[in-house]
Amino acid sequence: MGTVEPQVAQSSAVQDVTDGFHLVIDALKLNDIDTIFGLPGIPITDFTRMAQAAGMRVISFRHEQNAGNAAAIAGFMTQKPGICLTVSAPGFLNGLTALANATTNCFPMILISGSSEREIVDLQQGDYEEMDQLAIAKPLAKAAFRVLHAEDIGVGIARAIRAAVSGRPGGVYLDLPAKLFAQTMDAEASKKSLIKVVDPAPKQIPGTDAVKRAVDLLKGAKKPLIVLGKGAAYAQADAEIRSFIEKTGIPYLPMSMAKGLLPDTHQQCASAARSYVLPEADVVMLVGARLNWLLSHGKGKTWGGKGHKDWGSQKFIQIDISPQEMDSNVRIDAPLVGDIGSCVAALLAAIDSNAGSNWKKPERKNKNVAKMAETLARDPKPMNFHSALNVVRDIVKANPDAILVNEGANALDFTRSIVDMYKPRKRLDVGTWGIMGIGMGFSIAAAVVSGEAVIAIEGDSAFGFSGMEVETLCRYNLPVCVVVFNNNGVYRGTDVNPTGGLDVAPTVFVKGARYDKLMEAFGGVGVHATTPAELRGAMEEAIRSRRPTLINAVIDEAAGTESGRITSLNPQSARKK
Ligand code: ADP
Ligand code: TPW
Repeated sequence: MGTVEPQVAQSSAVQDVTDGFHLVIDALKLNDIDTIFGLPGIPITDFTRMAQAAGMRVISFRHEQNAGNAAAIAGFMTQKPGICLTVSAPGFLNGLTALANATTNCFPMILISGSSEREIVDLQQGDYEEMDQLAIAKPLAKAAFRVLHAEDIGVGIARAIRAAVSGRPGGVYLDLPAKLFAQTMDAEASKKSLIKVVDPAPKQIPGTDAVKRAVDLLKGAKKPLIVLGKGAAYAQADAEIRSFIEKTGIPYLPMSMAKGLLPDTHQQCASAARSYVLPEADVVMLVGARLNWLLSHGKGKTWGGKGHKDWGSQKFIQIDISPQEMDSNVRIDAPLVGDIGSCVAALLAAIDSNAGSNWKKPERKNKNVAKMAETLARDPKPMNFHSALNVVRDIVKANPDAILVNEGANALDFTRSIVDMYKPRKRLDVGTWGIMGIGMGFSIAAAVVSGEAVIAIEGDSAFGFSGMEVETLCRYNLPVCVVVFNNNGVYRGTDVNPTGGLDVAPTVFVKGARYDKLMEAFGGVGVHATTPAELRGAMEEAIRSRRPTLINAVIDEAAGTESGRITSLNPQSARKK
């Protein structure tokens, strides 16, 4: 099968006829979608050219998973669905991990994949890149649609947009068979068939009884606590959330991607006293945060329960747009279903000030901060995570508008706890699944969407999942500074093969690898840094120059622990070794 030529080309009736290619572009543009993240090939190569010709930004990647991750995080940052465009079967499958991850994290994105001839796919007659993509996407997406006729493109795009951003946001799959792109349609009629989606994510106002229930609980609380999740960051209700927290004086705990919603240095931020406030609190208000594994399912010792499955004694208020989220792990005493902006505004109108004043100043917080300052000030040779992150912490403080992308195990956990964030939606990371591979996709989208400088703090293993996209960084000349924390392996570089055989241990990489040279290969700036001073100089220069930069930061290969902070999730056999 050759490249599909749009039938409209060179036609004398060019004014009167349009085609599937242009209808998809027009439908996206009509809905203010101006950027596509993708990878060309049959049947979408011409589509990418035409989209660019029509003034859209088309960012081409080296692997669809990275394009998909870019689309997903663009959705998180903008509240508009990020678009990922792929070819059929293998390209679609490569994008699917990102789609599933978007759904899991409640990021709005639309994966648009070209597909083969329906008749041949359905009879399994062996078409080029044959696959029943719609069926495969369904369980991993919030919704999945296929458009067979040009006159349905408007409806198809409208349904995909609404499904992605309304209610709980998520990933949507849109299947566009090759034949659809080539179909022609009368231009006048085609215009009428397009839909500009009105109010794609309608406000959801909470019930007054539900608001009262929550307010009563808060009023009776002695030690209330607020947990901010990435849903709160997504909602862009920054001013209302800050007012509510400051008016009530209630301490708050930001989940990873909610860091910076209020500055981490805020006096009500309880991050440094997490293990104290969770079991001590008597009323906990969750704002766009699920009680999943990241919050120990709301039970167990973390929450003051006796055993690992026992509930603590606190009562929960949960603000979430998804009613089904309530009671998913423990009892929710005051469910507040609605969008976060509306819910927090309703609470703000009904609550008195100083609800949080019964907390004794947690001494532990000050102790923990002092201990950390001491650790950060040390200068061990080689560098460890702390001495390197001390530099990153200063650079982020000096550049609060920069976006921090972060993945790895130790590189993730230490960065999250050491590097303070100052503004909302500036920290993008591995999210609900703890997925490796988001690094370069997120960085590229963050730079493209915001125009701000991006700092990607990457474990050396984590970086490898999307490393080839440094070419993409260079191609689009994006202001991204990638810092690879190179400790020679997954978690650490010290494991040995117990058999004494020639193969290295499964967690070990080539020692002393020079990731900086990868960036140099494409014309970017590569730096080999072995001291905090070298790291600092290179990061400052990267931010100043806005040139794509990769700093190979050499970290002690013995630093770090297995799986970072979640080592206990590794299954341990009772069998004696
Ligand atoms: P974290 O990992 O930071 O704890 P989660 O991803 O577990 O956060 O939770 C995010 C929650 O936010 C989801 O349950 C989702 O339904 C909810 N959410 C997303 N957007 C909104 C919104 N605009 N209003 C209310 N809830 C929202
Ligand atoms: C898609 C499992 C979790 S963390 C990690 C892996 C492979 C890499 C840790 O090493 P790194 O960081 O990046 O060098 P550091 O600082 O500890 O040295 N595949 C996927 N996702 C996950 N989470 C894994 C594997 C994993």
